[in-house]
Parts: sequence; structure tokens; C-alpha cells
Amino acid sequence: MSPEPMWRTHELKDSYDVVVIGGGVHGLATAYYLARLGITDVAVLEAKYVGFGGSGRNTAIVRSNYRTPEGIAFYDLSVKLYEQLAAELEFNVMFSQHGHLTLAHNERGVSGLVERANMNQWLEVDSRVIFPEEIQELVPELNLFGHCRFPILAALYHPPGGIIRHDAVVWAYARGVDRRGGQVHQQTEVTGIEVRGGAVEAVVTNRGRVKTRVVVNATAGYASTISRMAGVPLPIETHPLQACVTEPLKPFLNAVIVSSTLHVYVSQTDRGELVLGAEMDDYASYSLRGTLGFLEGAALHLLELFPCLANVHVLRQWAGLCDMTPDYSPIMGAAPELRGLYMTVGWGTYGFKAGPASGFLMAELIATGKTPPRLEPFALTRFAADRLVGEKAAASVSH
Ligand code: PYC
Repeated sequence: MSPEPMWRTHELKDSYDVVVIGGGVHGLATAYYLARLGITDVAVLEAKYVGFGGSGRNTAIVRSNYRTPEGIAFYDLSVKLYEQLAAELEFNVMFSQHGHLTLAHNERGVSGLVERANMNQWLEVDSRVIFPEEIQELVPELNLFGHCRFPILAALYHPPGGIIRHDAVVWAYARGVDRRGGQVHQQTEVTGIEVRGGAVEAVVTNRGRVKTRVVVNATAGYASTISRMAGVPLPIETHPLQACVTEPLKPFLNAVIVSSTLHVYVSQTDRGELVLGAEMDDYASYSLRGTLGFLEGAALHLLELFPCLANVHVLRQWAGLCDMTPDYSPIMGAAPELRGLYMTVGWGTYGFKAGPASGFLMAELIATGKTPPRLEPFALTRFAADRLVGEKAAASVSH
């Protein structure tokens, strides 16, 4: 007997109240929370398969230890929604909140962590600066006191941070959309957006034309391409971000470790594999190929932190696409001067951890027509108004 499908397949109708472009965590969460608010005539259109893009290619880190008040408040909501997600969607999303450590190796780095800790604490996010003795208690395998080129001076310790099973999150949201009456359409590529009289009228797909008054651009990698179809240019440059995974090891690493100087981060999954990544590729590209240069750099930097891992084998590597905005913060909200176009884009290297909060708030915006206060700072108009939300310092991996 074949198992029940997680979500059903449907003929594409010729009209929907809302069309969401992008079947990753942002698009699916938006459709799910719309349905929870009673808006169920919604189609999520995914060019490939659910989770093909950034949602299936990230390193599954969840945290809210950002730098700006706007960023901290927003990602804090996402952590809280992630904490309830397994119960909400009746699906084990394997959220391990085992803590997140950002290491500093020089005095400038330490003062950056102090600034973040102060802002986090002011907004009641659990994070504080700790020093080598305490770091060693948390992660005994870290090279804290032996010979190293970049000694570890301090860390920003963020206990609620951790990792989650990213596939489970998108599957659970897709099933949630289906159960509440929305439709998930895979292999459905948007090739055009029709606009008339200053409003969205329809989307054109490889499966036909779909009339709608509301389009949500929830894509990554192709956000600016989709937005240009509606005549709305975005200040985004797309860069690949690579990652790799090792063979499984006995559990030893009970925290996410990030080094902003070495540009490397690592966590251990429930299966024992180490997942690691480095900084973004420094040229703009849509390439999804892994490179030897990335592997060499990531391994070198990982061994600075954990010399004990010298003989561990890498099993596979991959790349995802990051849509970088000028201030490293996303663009969320309604498009200015075009009725019916909404966007949750420009997520850079922060997208996966933000999915529940962006979906929740975007759904509220679409359902009520009012921008929730937590979304306001992320409007597209902030660039022209010079009200940037500078989150580069919280990136650690994307300089
Ligand atoms: O923001 O935690 C993060 C992150 C890790 C890798 C990419 N982004």
C-alpha cells in the first residue's frame, strides 16, 4: 500500500484570490497563515519541487541574535513560531535548541559581540558574551588554549539558537497548506506577470494563465527576475553560498559554532554529520556548482577551530543562491505604486530562519491591508528614504 501523499496534486485553475510564487519556506508559510486567517483560494506555484531552492540548501540554523532592534524583534518572532511549529503542524521538525556561539578573535570582534549582546538583552533575547573558560565548558573540543593563529577571545552565546530539519519544515508547511484548503503546484514556472491600470491582473505560467489580484513574490535567487516581470526593479545582487556535510561522527558538538573572522560555521546534525559552510562566493552568479576552493577554505578554517577533525571525510557539497540587498536585510511588504504585488525577498543568508515570521506577517498584511509594525522597517521604500536596517555585522559568513 503506498503511503498517503503529504499534499494533493490539482489541475491549475484559471483564477485564484492569491497566487504565491515560490514553494520554499516563505511561500508555503505565507499560504499556510493566509489559510489560517480564512483565505484559502490560494495557489503556491513552484518552478521545480517544494524546497528545491534556498529552503533545501541552507544549513538549517535558527537564531535571533541580530544587531538592529528591527532585526532582533523580527527574528525573535520567528524563533518563537519555530518553537511551536511541530505542535502547530503535527509534524516532527526536529528543532534542537542547543545554543549558538559566535566567536571573536580580535578586539574589534569582541566589541561587535558586546554591542549585539546589549541590544539583544534590551529586547529580551537571551544572549551574552562569554569568555574562554566558559566556552570550553560548552564545547570542550574547540582549540581554545593550544597553538592557533586566531586565538578565541570571546563568544556571543545565544542559548535559544540551534538547528532544525529544513526538509521537514517545508513538507510540514506544504501539508498544512493542503489540509487547510490551499493548493501547492510543483513544476509550475511563472513566465510573466500581467499588469493593467497600476494593478496586478494575472500571472502567466508554463501551465497556462491564472487571473489574480494578489501576487506574492516569495522567491530566492530569482526574486529580481520575477519582480521585473511586474515592472518593479529590486536592489538585489545574487551570490552563491556553498556548504558541505561530513560522514557521521559520534555526537560531540552540542552548539552551532560560527567564526566571523575565519568565516566558517559548523553544527552537528542528529545523525552525527557535521554541516559546515563558509562565506559567500565573492562574485555575483546563479551557479549551483560546488568548488574545490570552497572545500579547501572551509576545511582549513574548520581545522583552526577543531584540529581533532583532521581525518574526517566530506561526503557531499552543494550551493544555494543568496539575494543580497545593500543593507543585508530583507525586503518585505507591498510594492509601492503597483496594487496587488507583495514581496518577501532579498533574504541573503538569513532566509530559512525567517520563514515562519515572514509568512505570518505577510499573511496578516494581505488579509488586513495594514502593514504589521514588525514589517514596516523592511519596506522597499527604505532604500530611497535612506532608512537602512544594517545587518551585515550579524552575518559573520557573508562579507
Ligand atoms: O545567518 O546564521 C546565519 C547563517 C549561517 C549560514 C548562513 N547564514
